[in-house]
Amino acid sequence: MSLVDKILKGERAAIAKAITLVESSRENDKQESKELISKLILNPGHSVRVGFSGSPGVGKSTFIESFGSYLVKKSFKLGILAIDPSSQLTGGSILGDKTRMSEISKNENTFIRSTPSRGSLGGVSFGTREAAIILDSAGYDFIFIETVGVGQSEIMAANLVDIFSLIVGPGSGDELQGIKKGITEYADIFIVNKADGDLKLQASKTAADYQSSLHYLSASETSASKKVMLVSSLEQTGMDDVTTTIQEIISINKKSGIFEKRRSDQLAYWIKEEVRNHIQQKVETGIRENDQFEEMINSVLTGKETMHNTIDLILKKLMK
Ligand SMILES: Nc1nc2c(ncn2[C@@H]2O[C@H](COP(=O)(O)OP(=O)(O)O)[C@@H](O)[C@H]2O)c(=O)[nH]1
Ligand SMILES: [Mg+2]
Repeated sequence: MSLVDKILKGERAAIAKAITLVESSRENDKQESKELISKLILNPGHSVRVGFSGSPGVGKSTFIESFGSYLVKKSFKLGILAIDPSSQLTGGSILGDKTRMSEISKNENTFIRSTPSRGSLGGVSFGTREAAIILDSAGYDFIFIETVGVGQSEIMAANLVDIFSLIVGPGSGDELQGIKKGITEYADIFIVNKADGDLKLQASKTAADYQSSLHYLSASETSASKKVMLVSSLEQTGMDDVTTTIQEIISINKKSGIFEKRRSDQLAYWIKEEVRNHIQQKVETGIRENDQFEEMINSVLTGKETMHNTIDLILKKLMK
């Protein structure tokens, strides 16, 4: 049986192999990966992709495990593409997230891939998008994508999912500042986590603060109205609310055409993003491999040539 057929049958080993393939930077693998993806997109599944963003420590991984096990108990098939931020610091993979995710990783109906965030900001990349395509073809109901909420990676992650959520902790005033800037554009739902024990009261207050901030923001043409939810990942409370809200937003967006519009906007985004990526790589190789450039730069340093002329000259050479 071909790899494609095995994926369509939902075989875990085949899914794992395919994700490794799309993440690989080897030329041979890239070719094989292109062929694989072009076949898989002809067999789309029905999955809903949900992004989880938020500052380190707010509880993204814990929430994903908790919410994930809640969904799995309700017989949903769940794929998780998580980032492993520890490897950014150490360069190696540390068990951290994997141990915590271990409970659901043993379940037949979940597939978890933890990718080091090293390399691309926040761990999201073109490969993440293709991994989601694989899981979709393999018949998963939900695909969760975890990212660290920083600038560019947040935009990339938002462009990978049907619902983008921001997880915050109790009393996160800084995040509320952010709400007025970029995040509101991208986040469909706000999940206030850690509503338990001593933090419960503060979490409720934070949720109320978000709720009142959202009053000033109307729904955009690419999203239904934004929602605030209160959960405890540790005590697994509020999960029913999150499930219903996600299902409602998806249903509203499908009816209004927003769902399809977002997916086509995202396709356009990734095409441009990948073209930009390739050009950048070519330019960098060009600069690295051309030893004339050093000389030309030197002529600016020694006052023989102006900076602007030299930039023009280098550009002309590179464009060839
Ligand atoms: N009290 C409480 N602590 C939580 C909850 N969820 C996560 N945490 C704690 O917050 C810390 C960071 O969690 P983690 O999932 O690694 O955060 P991430 O960096 O956003 O992925 C850990 O010590 C968790 O035990 C929760 O619902 N309640
Ligand atoms: Mg985490």
